[in-house]
Amino acid sequence: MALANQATYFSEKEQSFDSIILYMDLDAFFASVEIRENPSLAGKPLIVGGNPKTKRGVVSTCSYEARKFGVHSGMPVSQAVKLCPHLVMVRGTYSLYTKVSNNIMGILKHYSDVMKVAGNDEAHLDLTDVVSDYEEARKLAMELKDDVYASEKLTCSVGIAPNKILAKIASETDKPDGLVVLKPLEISDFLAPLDITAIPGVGKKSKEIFIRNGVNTCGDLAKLPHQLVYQKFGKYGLKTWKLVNGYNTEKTEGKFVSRERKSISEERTFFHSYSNWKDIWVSLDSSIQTIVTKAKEKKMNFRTVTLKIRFQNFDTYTRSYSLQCYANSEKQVREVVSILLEEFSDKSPDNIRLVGVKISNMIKIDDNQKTLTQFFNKTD
Ligand code: TTP
Ligand code: MG
Repeated sequence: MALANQATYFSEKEQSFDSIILYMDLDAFFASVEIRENPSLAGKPLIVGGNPKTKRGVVSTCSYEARKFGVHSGMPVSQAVKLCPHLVMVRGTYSLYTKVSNNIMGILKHYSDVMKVAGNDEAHLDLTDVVSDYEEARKLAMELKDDVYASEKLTCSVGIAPNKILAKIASETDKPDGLVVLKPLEISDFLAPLDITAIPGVGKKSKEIFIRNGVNTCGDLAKLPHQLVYQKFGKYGLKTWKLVNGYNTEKTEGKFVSRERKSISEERTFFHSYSNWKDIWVSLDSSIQTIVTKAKEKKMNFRTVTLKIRFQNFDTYTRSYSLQCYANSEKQVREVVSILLEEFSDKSPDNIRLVGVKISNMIKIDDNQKTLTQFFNKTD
């Protein structure tokens, strides 16, 4: 349906874009840092995460060479090795990643006062008051990319668009080392050929529902009458429809501000050194129950689960896994913790001094609101 015919259904604000947003995401972050530190790894299919000796645990990330074999973040290491037998594994240098991340966020701050750190290797910058048009934004992005490379010898991919979600989508279409500028009038044509999963929040389950209804690409969804979209996919389906038709689905008034990232965590120390895996799990289970209950009380869903483990010699490890969709159950956390814990299965539980669990990357769900994912889960 032509955009003009829909216009009466949506407010002026939804059709107007008055911001220029830049999104930056580092390429294969942990793997790129490892390659920088040890150039002999360059060009090899590399994974970071898990235990190289036991081939257990979960892939934190992998080089683009490993991705060609189908390996990806969150995959069990055992499966990754099956897909790519000559895979090179490194455990990861997590303190270094934090240092690099802080340094890069410090560089980005120089480009705009209005910045939102979205993860360890990603951030949004509001350039609305910094540049006068998209061409100037492109030049600024090229400078930013050069700056990041000069400082940390790492490449990043950048998207520039009239809102945060579109800037992120744009950046993901030209990885690694990309720069994509998406202007307001180009949005629907740009999105049309992209797979529907290019929209953040549309994961495997939602995709299945879309495919069952004949929607493979963003363009397929855009063409459907909006009433049918609402009927079949609910409120968030309609929001996605607006996005792929070039409407502004984000609030435009005011500039976004750096928000403190919300998380809920609990950790417990063992003051004796005779614990076994059963004790460890009793402690983890109890922490999981506490944090998920708190999240439910706050009406928050989450995407990232982090396991923290400290040994008697004070060696401390944190391992994170981001789910494809927002979650809200103890079961989901337990499953992730269980796979993250596998990395340490060759260690003696006697030596564990502390275990903790954190959930982060949270969004508020109000009573009347369902995420697209929840909607699909219910209809499945
Ligand atoms: P991403 O930006 O999602 O991935 P990436 O930078 O490795 O690759 P891409 O080029 O596609 O952006 O995540 C940033 C880092 O966060 C990643 O290098 C490792 C870590 N991470 C985890 O530890 N667990 C996870 O589940 C994911 C998705 C990422
Ligand atoms: Mg990245």
